Order: sequence, then C-alpha cells, then structure tokens
Amino acid sequence: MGNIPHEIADNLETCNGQILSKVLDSVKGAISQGISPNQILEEGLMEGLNGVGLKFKVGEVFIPEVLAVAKTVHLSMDFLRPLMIGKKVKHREKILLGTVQGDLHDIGKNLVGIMLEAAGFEIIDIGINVPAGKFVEAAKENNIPIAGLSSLLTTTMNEMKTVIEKFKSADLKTKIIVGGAPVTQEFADKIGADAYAVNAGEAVERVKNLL
Ligand code: B1M
Repeated sequence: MGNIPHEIADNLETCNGQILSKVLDSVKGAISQGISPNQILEEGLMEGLNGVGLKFKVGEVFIPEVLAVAKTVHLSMDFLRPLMIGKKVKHREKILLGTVQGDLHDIGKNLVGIMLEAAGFEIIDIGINVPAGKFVEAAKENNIPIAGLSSLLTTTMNEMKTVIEKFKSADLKTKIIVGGAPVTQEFADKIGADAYAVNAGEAVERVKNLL
C-alpha cells in the first residue's frame, strides 16, 4: 500500500491528459487504505511536481502540461485539506497570505495556508500576483499581525522588498514572513523580513515564534 504515493508521483510526471482522474482516484484510494494525507502530499504530489519541474527545465514538457499537473495537484489538495485540518480547530490570529506581484505560482503558498490553518490560524488568502498596496490594504482592513509573502521566481522575489517597504511607510506593525523556492534566509535578512521559512512546516513554527 506504501506504493500508492509513488504511483501518484509517477502519474503526475507522465503529464498525460488522463492524469486528473487517475491521480484523484489514487489519492482517494490511498486515503481509503489508511495512508496519511502528509505522506500522499510529500511522497506523491510534491515528488511528482518536482519531477515535472525538472522535465520543464530541460524542455521535456511545456506550460500546458505543467498547468494540467498544477490543476491536478490543486484539486487533490482540496480533497486532502479537510482531512489535514481536522474538525476541532480553534481559530487564533489571522494570517494574511499572498503571492507577490508578477508571480502566478500558488501551490506552495496554498500548502503553507493549509498547514497554518491546521495549526489553528485563520487564513486570509489574497491570491496571486498581488500588488504591494493590496497587501497593506488587506492587513489594515483585517487587523493582521502577520503577513506571509510567497515568490517562486528570481524575477519577482525583489517585489517582497517593495511590499516590506510599503508596510513600513504605512507605519503598520505587521510582521512579515517570506518564503518560496528562490528565497533564502540571507535574502530575507537583506530585505528586512521578520522571518523566513524553507517549507510549510517551518512556516508554522516561524509564525508561532513571531507571535
Ligand atoms: Co513555473 N517556474 N513558471 N509554473 N514552476 C518554476 C518555479 C521553475 C523553477 C521551473 C524550472 O525552470 N525548473 C521556474 C523558475 C525559475 C526561476 O525563477 N529561477 C519557473 C518558470 C521559469 C515559470 C515561467 C516564467 C515559465 C514561462 O512562462 N516561461 C512562468 C511564470 C509565470 C508567472 O508566475 N508569472 C511559470 C508558470 C508556471 C505555471 C503557471 C505553469 C505553474 C504554476 C501553477 C500554480 O502554481 N498554480 C508552474 C509550476 C507548477 C512550476 C513548478 C513546476 C512547480 C512549483 C510548485 O508548485 N512547487 C516549478 C518547478 C519546481 O519548483 N520544481 C516552476 C511545489 C510547491 C509545494 O513548492 O512553491 O517551492 P514551492 O513551496 C514550498 C516552499 O518554497 C515554501 O513552502 C512550500 C511548501 O513546502 N514556501 C513558503 C512557498 N511559499 C512560502 C511562503 C512562506 C513560507 C514558505 O511564508 C509566507
């Protein structure tokens, strides 16, 4: 039964038109066999996504295939989300999340949201391609103590600095946590972020420390 996550990863990597129903069936099958949502995520969905990323990099697959894979991962995460969050959630502070302007990647941000929600936080997700001003407006409107910025592109990571500066000039006390594949602790320090997390699990720890 431990092979189902690997089957999911392999199916994602084949990137064919049938992946959506095939992968969703495998995800449901894995759950009914008692495999944990975390194992399905890490060894199946994320593993497959990484494989697709590598193929994309060397030109073996193209944007339409990556989009189909991303949609499949999204729908699978929608299915896993309630199972990961559980029923007895006591909402604490609100956390604002968004992907910075110019960047359309949101799988990692959504995963961070799921993990934070599972830890009892209320998530206000303002989506992708979010201009700096919109982060500030949403933080003001919702009285947000912590805002999380995600960026997956080397060309958009500097936008995080713009957002941080916007918060400073609005004189808000909101703490900022940043993350995303090209982001490092060194970069986070350089742009004046309050915290950096390498993955969703670490994001939960960092957010707890910030509060
Ligand atoms: Co794009 N893409 N993409 N892509 N894409 C990457 C990122 C890339 C590395 C692929 C590659 O070349 N190997 C490359 C970036 C290169 C670079 O900048 N150095 C790339 C490129 C170039 C592009 C385009 C420019 C391609 C083009 O058009 N020529 C284009 C840009 C569009 C845009 O944004 N303006 C593009 C488009 C797309 C799709 C739309 C097709 C699709 C996104 C769909 C979607 O997200 N809804 C897509 C995808 C799926 C990928 C890959 C394959 C997968 C990304 C992903 O979801 N990873 C990616 C290659 C790869 O990463 N292997 C690639 C899984 C996710 C769970 O990981 O997002 O890293 P990640 O999140 C992690 C951590 O980073 C961290 O925690 C998460 C969970 O552990 N984290 C945080 C993330 N945010 C955080 C926030 C935090 C804390 C932690 O605090 C708030």
